[in-house]
Amino acid sequence: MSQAERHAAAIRDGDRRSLAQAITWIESTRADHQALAQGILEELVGETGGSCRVGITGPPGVGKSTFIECFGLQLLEAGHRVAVLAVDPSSPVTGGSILGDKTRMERLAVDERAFIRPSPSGGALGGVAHRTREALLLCEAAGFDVVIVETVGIGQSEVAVRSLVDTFLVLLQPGSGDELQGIKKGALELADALVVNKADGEQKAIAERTKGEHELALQLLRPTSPAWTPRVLTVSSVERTGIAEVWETIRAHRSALEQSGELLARRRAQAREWMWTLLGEGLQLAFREHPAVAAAIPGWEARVEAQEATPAAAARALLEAFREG
Ligand SMILES: Nc1nc2c(ncn2[C@@H]2O[C@H](COP(=O)(O)OP(=O)(O)OP(=O)(O)O)[C@@H](O)[C@H]2O)c(=O)[nH]1
Ligand SMILES: [Mg+2]
Repeated sequence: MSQAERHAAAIRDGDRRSLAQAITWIESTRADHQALAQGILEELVGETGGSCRVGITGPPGVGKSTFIECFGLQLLEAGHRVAVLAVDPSSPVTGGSILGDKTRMERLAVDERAFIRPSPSGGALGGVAHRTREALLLCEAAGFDVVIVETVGIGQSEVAVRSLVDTFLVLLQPGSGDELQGIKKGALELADALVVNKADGEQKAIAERTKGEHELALQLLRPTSPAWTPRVLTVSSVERTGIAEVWETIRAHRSALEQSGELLARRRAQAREWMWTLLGEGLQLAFREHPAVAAAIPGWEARVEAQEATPAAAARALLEAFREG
C-alpha cells in the first residue's frame, strides 16, 4: 500500500488526525507534500460530495464563531458530524483569530464528532479558496455530513466561499446601515438567507426591525435562484434561540435546489470552474517559466509601460514565443 493509500484509508475511517495531516499537506508549498495530498485526494474523490455545504459570512464581531459553536453543537445532538473550515484572507494568520475561535468554539473543538480547521496562512485568495475546496472534499470523505465554511465578510472572500458551498448565509448585526454592517451590498446579493444574530435582551426589538428592513431590501434584489426566495431570520447564539430554524431553512433551500436540478448543476459547474482555475494557474506558471518567454517578458513590459507597444501586441508576441518553444 502506498503512503497515499494508507492515509486515504485512515481518513475514510474518520481518523481526525490523518485528516488534519492531509489538510496540512494540501496547504504546504513543498512539492512532495503537494504530491502526497493530490494522491490522497485521487484515492478519495469518489467518496466526496456527500455533505451539506454551508457558507457563513458576516462582519467582524457579528458572532460567527459563537453562532457556529451553538449551531454545530445542535447538529451534533441531532446526529450529524460537523466540520468547520475557515477562509480568512485578511489576516496573515498571526494567531489572533484562531485564538478567538478556540475559546468561542471550545465545546465543538473538543468533540469527537466535529472537526475545526482554521484558515490556511498566506497565498492569494484564489489559492486559499481552492485549498479550502480540497480540504472540504477530504472532510466529506471522512464522513462529515455538514461542512461549514466560514469567512469574515469584508471583501472578495465571500464570492470565493459562495463558489464552494450549496447554501450561503450572511450574519448581520441588529441595527441597520451599511456602515454598521461593514459588509458590501454584494454580499447580500449572494445570500440564500440572512441571519440577524444577537436577537436577545435589549437588542431583540432592534433585531426584529432589522429583519423587517432586510426583508424589504431583499425584494429589490434578484433572488439567488429561480427556485428560492431568500429568507431573513433572527437568532440568539448566546440564548440559543432560532437556531433550529436556520437548519430548517438550509434544508428547505437545499431541497428546493435539488428539486429544480440546480444543486447538481451548481456542483458540476463548480467542479468544472475549479478545473479551469487550476489549468489557468498551471498555464500561467508554465508560461512564465518558459525560457524564451521569460527572457522576452521584461522587454515587452517596458514597451507596454512606455506606450511603445499595445498590450495586445505584447501579449500576441509573448504567446507566439510560447507556442514556438
Ligand atoms: N448578546 C449576544 N452577544 C453575542 C451573540 N453572539 C455573539 N455575541 C458576542 O459578540 C462578540 C463577538 O462574537 P464572535 O463569535 O467572536 O464574533 P465573530 O463574528 O466570530 O468575530 P470575528 O471572528 O472577530 O470576525 C462576543 O463578545 C460574543 O459573546 C448573541 O447571540 N447575543
Ligand atoms: Mg470568529
